[in-house]
Amino acid sequence: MQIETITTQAYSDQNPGTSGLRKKVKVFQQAGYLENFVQSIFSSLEDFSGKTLVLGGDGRYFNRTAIQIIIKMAAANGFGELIIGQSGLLSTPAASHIIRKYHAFGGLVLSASHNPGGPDEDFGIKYNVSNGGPAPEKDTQAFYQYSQSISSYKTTHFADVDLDNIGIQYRGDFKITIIDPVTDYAELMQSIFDFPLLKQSISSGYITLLFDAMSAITGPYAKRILVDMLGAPEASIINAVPLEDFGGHHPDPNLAHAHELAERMFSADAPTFGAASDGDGDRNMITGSQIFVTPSDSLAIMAANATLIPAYAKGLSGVARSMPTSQAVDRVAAQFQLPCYETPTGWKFFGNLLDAEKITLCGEESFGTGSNHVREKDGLWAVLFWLNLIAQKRQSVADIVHEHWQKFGRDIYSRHDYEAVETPIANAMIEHLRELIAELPGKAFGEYVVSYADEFCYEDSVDGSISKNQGIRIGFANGSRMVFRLSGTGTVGATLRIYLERFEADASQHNQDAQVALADLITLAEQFCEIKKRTGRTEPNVIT
Ligand code: G16
Repeated sequence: MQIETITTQAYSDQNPGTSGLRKKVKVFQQAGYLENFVQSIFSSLEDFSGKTLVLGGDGRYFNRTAIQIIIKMAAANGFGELIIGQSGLLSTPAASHIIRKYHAFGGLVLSASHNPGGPDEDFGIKYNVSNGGPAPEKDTQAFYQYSQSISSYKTTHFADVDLDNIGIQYRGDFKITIIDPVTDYAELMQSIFDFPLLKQSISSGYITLLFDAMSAITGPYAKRILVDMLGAPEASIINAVPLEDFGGHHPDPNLAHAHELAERMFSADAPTFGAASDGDGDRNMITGSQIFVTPSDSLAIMAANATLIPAYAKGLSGVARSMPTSQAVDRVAAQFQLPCYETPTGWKFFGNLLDAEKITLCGEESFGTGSNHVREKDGLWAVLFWLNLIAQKRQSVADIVHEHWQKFGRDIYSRHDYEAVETPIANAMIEHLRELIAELPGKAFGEYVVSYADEFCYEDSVDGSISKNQGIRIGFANGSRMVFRLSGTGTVGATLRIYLERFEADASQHNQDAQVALADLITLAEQFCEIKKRTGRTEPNVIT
């Protein structure tokens, strides 16, 4: 194989965010842009000669082009084999599983997750390490450092690989294996959940379900598992065909973007259970007839009921949540005397805890939940977990949630997002909050007395690494809390996220609307960050 070294110019903006490098497609289409980042990854890694790399994406626009480029670069850089999902497709959790199952060196996942797709929209790329999880910060920083002084990349010439037919192809000694993207993942799900019980509950009509694949990657996975294996009617899956532009929608599983599902779940003839996943299949939204389950509550409910699921029947070793996620799971951990960890936003921070078997379940407010079965959050896994719970407990989603609140109290929770704020203004807002930290403790704002204010800094209990500046936290004497941070996944300007929570022990107050129950905290949060004064915005773009 003839290796070519191509001269290139460094780009200054290749610093990965919360989850890999995400930019507009047009940015990735600039000469050498994708190549530079891929070479920066390869050049920062060691000892992969002759080893296997997993490659696939969520099928968004530019996926196939990027895959052909990466195949040639992987060959030129010395990998021995590529395992690629048919048609270039792999959901993020499936990619994580395949890396682990086939003992690959690592994997490249091509996705911008829940961000929209198409020629004028977003693309992304993320490197996952041999445990199947996102590369830790020390690696992503090394990729960025390399990209800042890159002057050439390696590639080679050969005919484009046929991505659509399953089987093995060679280019010289370089082996390319095209696999079915669903089979390994479906087998893994079968090993975790009680499929005979699920099949019986679905075929008897006890569970009726609706899954919105949002024209993204989970369509084929949901079809195989929910329809072919568990017997749900085909019509149970909507937007089932993955499209390069997700049909022009945001493949973001929340009530605003999964509106077709939301309408059905709050209609008179709603199914028992409804769920949606995102562009790359790692997020989930859980609903039941007439009820939406917040991701924070979903994590807590899973933790409280985990022993009902075959794979977790022996109990959990511990649980973890990202810092802005509500403290609902902490209450479950306290009652079951389980270790509970608080990590920065980003799934990569759960990897060490999972590998060290300190935790079994983990989750985030951003519609992500997962377990030790892979090293990514997993949308369909969460769907199957809830279906298994409903089948086992013989209760509706609403009953499961209300019973949980009665036992543990309710952490009333909401997140307000202000998108596309000018970056200097957003940075100034965070700086202003930093300055407030010192003066807030002890001050009273109506019934809210500030008990602490700080900027979250995380020390990894496994490798001792330290991650600073992970969000401003303000906690109140009554247990309420607000958190401010800037998103690390947006592609336009900055997104300010304000996370709000208030604990309610009184069961007679549990059915309140979250926005109403949090109204005072919302006003206070807006006052603290001066959002109206600094941006002129009077309300958030998205409320979840
Ligand atoms: C990614 C990360 C998550 C994170 C989320 C939001 O999810 O994997 O850990 O919670 O982004 O991050 P931010 O608040 O920085 O935008 P995904 O589904 O986009 O890959």
